[in-house]
Formats: sequence, structure tokens, C-alpha cells
Amino acid sequence: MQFEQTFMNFLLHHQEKHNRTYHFLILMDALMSAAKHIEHYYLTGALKGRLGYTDTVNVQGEDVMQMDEIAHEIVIHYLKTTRRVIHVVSEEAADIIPLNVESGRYFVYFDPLDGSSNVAHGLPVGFLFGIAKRNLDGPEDFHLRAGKDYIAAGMFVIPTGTFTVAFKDAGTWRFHIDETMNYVKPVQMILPENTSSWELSFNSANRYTYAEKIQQWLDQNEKKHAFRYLGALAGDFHRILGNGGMFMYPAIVNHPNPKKNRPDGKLRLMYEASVVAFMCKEAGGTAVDEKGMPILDINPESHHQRTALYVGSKPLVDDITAVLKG
Ligand code: AHM
Ligand code: MG
Repeated sequence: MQFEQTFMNFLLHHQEKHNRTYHFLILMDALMSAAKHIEHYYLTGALKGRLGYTDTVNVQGEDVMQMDEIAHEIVIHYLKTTRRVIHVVSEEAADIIPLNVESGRYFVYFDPLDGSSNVAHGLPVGFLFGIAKRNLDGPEDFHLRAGKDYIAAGMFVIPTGTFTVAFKDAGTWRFHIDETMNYVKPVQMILPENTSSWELSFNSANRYTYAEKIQQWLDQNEKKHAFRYLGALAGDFHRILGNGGMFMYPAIVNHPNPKKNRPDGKLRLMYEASVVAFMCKEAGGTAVDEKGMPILDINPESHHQRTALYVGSKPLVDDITAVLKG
């Protein structure tokens, strides 16, 4: 039999090595518990008839699925019990939710179940989170933080039992769930340089709605790489981290029905784009928006702000950045 190092063991060593507090351990333990709980509900969801829609529409104007609501409640429950979280931003709640305003140390931004169109099919979805820290030395600062201020960000790909997390200046690591429901076997993720495995991931049906220069870039470059698209950011980005390449969700500016244009892109900055951008940076990659500006430098003006996103291997993202800026 072979036994592997658990995530908690890994994290304890990491905290010790970097001289960090145990508060963060408590927070990570809560996220871990939440993910396992969501994973359980998701795995049994089809049997129990939980993979359908509720009668409500969320803050993004999208139909809310039962699993979205369940996942949101689960995450809130576990984060609250830590007594370490000041307040959270969840994709499933219009307003910021205060949890432990006085004693908390962290802000958590999360999407409890990203990629909802996969839910009805039992296919992979993501639980994505970013964490920033309270200003402990001065007056309480702003909760709307740029990704470069996050101290950690990660994603669970549910129900595959994989978990990827990045710590500020300390790398991106992937774990797998074992038979005891522990996340184990840390593997450091570094984007491969060998371009023969690289993949491009985007919604190809949207291509004629992109800016002309992006369409031209695709015409010139896409044949060099394989194409993969699952339709759930966590799953698509999970592949890019392993194989290298680029995930993109460009601005929609040429839709035949102008009302369907999305000049600010579709994905949310704080709990989708900044989360994957943070993990990508720690794995040696980069991410930009439609202006070619680094995603991690964008200061959010509102907590559900959207952005276009180009994220992945540096040479590819740099190449498209030159086009975006040109
Ligand atoms: P959601 O938060 O409503 O689930 O939407 C986010 C998802 C991402 O996971 C995915 O990358 C993207 O939307 C897919 O969008 P599309 O269906 O337009 O290709
Ligand atoms: Mg989402």
C-alpha cells in the first residue's frame, strides 16, 4: 500500500516554513469541508432530484439551480464557523455578506458552483475562491481588492476530487481526493514549455462576435494547438494548467443582436478571473483583460464586476496582449 501526504500536513509545513499564523489553517480547513460537502451533494444529486432549477433568478439575471443554492449555503456555513472571515462576496448573493465583522481577518470571494450549465448533466463544475487579508496595522481597508492583493486562491473541480490552490509567492499545487476523503499528494503545477501539448479553450460558437483583431489572431494561430472546451472555467483552466496553452473568454462586441454584446466580457473579476489569474501566475503564466492589462492589477469597482479574460502560458498570452494593445 502507498500512502500520500495530506493537504493539511502539507499546509502545516508550509505555514511553519513561511512563519505564518494558524488562522489561515482554520480558513483552509473550512473551505476543504465545504468542498467535500458540495462534492457529496453533487454526486448524489441526480438520484435525489437535486440537479434542476429553482424558481428564482440570481443577481446576474441567470436562473438559479438547486445545486447553486445548496453550494452557497454550505460555503457560508463553514466560513462562518471559522470566525475568521470578515465578509464574503458570493456569486449567488447580490450583496456582500458580513460574517465576523469585528474579529475576522480575511475577505473571501467565491463562486460556489461555477459552470452551472454542466449541472444538469452531472459534468464537472468548479468551486472557486480567492482570499485577501484585512489590514491588521491600520484602519479597516477596502474589501474590493485586486487579485495581486490576494494571499491565496484556488479551485475544486467537482465532482472529480481534484483541488488546485496557489499561495502568494509560494507556487500552485494540485491535490487529489483519496479513499478517506482527504486531499493528498501535492504536485507543484508549472506550466509546460513544450508547445506540442498546448491547448486553446474558448467558446468557438462566439468567435464571430469577438473583435476583428481577435478573430484574425485565431485564424492565424489556432491550428498550432489542440482545441478543448468543457464550458466550466475550473475544468477548462485545470487542463490548461496541466498542458499549457490559453483559456480565453473575450469581449463580445460583434453580436448580430447588439443587445447581446458583452463589451466587459462574461466572467466575474473577483471570484472567477482573478482566481485563475492568481493560480496561473504562481504556475509561471499570466492573464490579461480585453485592453491587455494584467487581470491581477485591476481594482474592482463593484463586487460582481465582469471582465474579458485571456489566461495561460506566457508566450501565448503575451502574443495576444500585443494584439489587444495594438
Ligand atoms: P456561470 O457562473 O453562470 O456558471 O458562468 C461561468 C461559466 C464559466 O465556468 C465558463 O467558462 C463560461 O461560463 C462558459 O460560458 P459559455 O457558456 O458562454 O461558453
Ligand atoms: Mg460563475
